[in-house]
Amino acid sequence: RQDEKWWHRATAYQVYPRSFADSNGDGVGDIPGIVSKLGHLSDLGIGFIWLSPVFTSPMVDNGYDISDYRDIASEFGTLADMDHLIAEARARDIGIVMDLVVNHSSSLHEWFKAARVTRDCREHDYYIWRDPAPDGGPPDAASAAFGGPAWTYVEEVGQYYYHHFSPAQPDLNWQNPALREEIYDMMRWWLDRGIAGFRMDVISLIGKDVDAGLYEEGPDLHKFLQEMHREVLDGRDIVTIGESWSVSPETGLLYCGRDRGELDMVFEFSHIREGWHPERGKFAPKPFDLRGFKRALFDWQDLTESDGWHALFLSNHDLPRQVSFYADDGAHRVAAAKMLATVLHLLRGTPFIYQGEEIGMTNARFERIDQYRDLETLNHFEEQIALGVDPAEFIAGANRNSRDNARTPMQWSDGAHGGFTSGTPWLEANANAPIINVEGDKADPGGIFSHYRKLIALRREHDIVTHGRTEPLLPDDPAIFAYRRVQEETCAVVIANFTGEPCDVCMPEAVCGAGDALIASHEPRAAIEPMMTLAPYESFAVLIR
Ligand code: ISL
Ligand code: CA
Repeated sequence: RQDEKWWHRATAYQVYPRSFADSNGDGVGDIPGIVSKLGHLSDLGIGFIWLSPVFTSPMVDNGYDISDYRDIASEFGTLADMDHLIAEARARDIGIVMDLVVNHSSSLHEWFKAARVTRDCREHDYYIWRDPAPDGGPPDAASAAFGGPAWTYVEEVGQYYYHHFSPAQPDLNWQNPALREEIYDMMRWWLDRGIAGFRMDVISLIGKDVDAGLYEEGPDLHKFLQEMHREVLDGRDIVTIGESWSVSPETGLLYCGRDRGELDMVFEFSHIREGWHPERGKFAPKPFDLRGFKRALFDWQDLTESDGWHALFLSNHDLPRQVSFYADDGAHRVAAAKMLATVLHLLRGTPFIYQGEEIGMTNARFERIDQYRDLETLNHFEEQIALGVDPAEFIAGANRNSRDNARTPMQWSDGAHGGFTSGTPWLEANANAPIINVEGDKADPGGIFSHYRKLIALRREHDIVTHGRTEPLLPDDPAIFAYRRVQEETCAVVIANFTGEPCDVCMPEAVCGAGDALIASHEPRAAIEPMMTLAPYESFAVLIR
C-alpha cells in the first residue's frame, strides 16, 4: 500500500511519567524509570509512546503547565536522559511522541514573568490581556475549566489575563505572529532531536476569539494549524494527534483530512461523553448506555473510512480506568478487560493504550478527599461542598470519574507500592496492587497482557485489521458490541458481550460462516453461528475468507 504510513499499523502506548516508574526512590516517576521499562513495552509490541509532558514545570497540573519548553523537569531527569530515552526507544523500533502544550504556558514561564510586570515588552502580547470592566471586575463572566473565573487581575499592568484552565496556566496569544514563530521553532528543535511526533494538548482552543466568547474551534484554528504544518510538520515522517473536546463528525475532517495539511488524527470524546451526565457533568452518576457509545464510535469509523484517520482510545490520564467505568473490575475483571480491548483494537484506526490498561488496572476507590491530588477534583470538591453537595456523594462521583483514578502508580509487582517506588509515592498505589500487577499478569498465559499482545500483533499482520472497512452489526442491541471488517472477499467478525450476564446472540445469516479463530477471551471460536450464547464479557473475532 503506497499511502500506508507507519502509524497506520502501529499501536500507541501512553506513559504518564509521574506514575510510571520511579528510579531513585523520591516517589515520583522519571525518565530513567521509563528507560528501565522499555522491555515491557517492546514485549507488548507497541509502535510508539505518547509521553505526557516531561518539560520544566511547577507541576500545578502535573506538567500541563510548562515553564521551559526546551528543558526537562528536574524531578523527571535531564535533557541527556531524554535523548537517551529517544535513542533507547528507537533501538527497539519505538517512537517517542511528545506532548505539545501550547494553548497555555505556566505562569512561571519567562515569557509570562516578563509579561506581567509591564505592558511595554515583547512578551506582554504573548498572552491575552483585557482591561477591567467599568466596575473593576473581570472583562466577562467566563469561568475556568478547573473552577473559578477565567480572568485573573495583575496589579502591575492593571489588566486581567485569560486562562482557560487554572490561573497558573495563562493562555498564549496565538494572534501574535512572533509567539507562533517561537512555538514553531521549539517544535523543530524537538523534532530535530529525533522524536516521532506530537500529541497536541487542547489544540482546538488555539484559534479562540475571547471577545466573541468563541473558545473551542474558534475562527482561526485551521488557519493556525495549516501554518504550523507548513512551518514545522511538512515533509517529516512523523505522527500528529490533536486533542479536541469539541470536534464532531461535522468538523472532524477539517483537522485530519488528508489534503488539509493539518494533523494526522484527533482524539475526540463523543464516546467518552456518552458516559457523563449531560447537565451535572462528570462527577454526577449516569447509567451507561451501550447504544449511544457504539453509535459515537461507528460514526467516526464511518467518517474516517476513506479520509482522515481514527484515534481509538477508552482511557487516558484524564479519564477513569476503563475496566471500572465501562465493565466490571470485580469478579469478571479479566474477561471484561479483554472484551474492551477486543472491541476497540479491531476497529479501524490507531489504538492508544493507557499505562496499566494492559493488565486491567482499576479505579482507585479512595475514601477521603485528602487521598486525591488532582487540582480538578480538589477544586470541584470545594465548589460542590459550598453548594451543599454531600461530601460522600462527591467522593462516590470522584471514585467513578476523578482523573486520579488513572494516575495511581503503575503496578509492576506485588512489592510495596506495586513496585513503583522504593520510597513514598506522590499518590497512593491502589490497594489491589498485590493482586493486580505486571509480574502476576504476565505469568498467566490467559492474562490480559497476553491478550493485548495478540491484538497488537493482529494489526501488524493482517491488512484487514489495518485497512478493512467497518460495518456495524446489531447497532441497537443494548448488550452486544459487534461489527465486521471487510476487505475484498475477506471479512473479520468481532462480537462481544458487554454485560456480566450470559447473553444469547442472533446473528444475521449473511455474516455467518466458518473461518479461523483470530482471538478469543474464552474457548476459541472458529465460526459465526446464527445463534450463539456468550459468557459474561466474552469476546472473540473470526476471520472468514
Ligand atoms: O479532564 C478533563 C475532564 O474533566 C478535561 O476538561 C481536560 O481538562 C481536558 O481534557 C483537557 O485536557 C488536557 O489539557 C489540560 C490538562 O489538565 C489535561 O491533563 C490535558 O489532557 C490542560 O492542559
Ligand atoms: Ca524519581
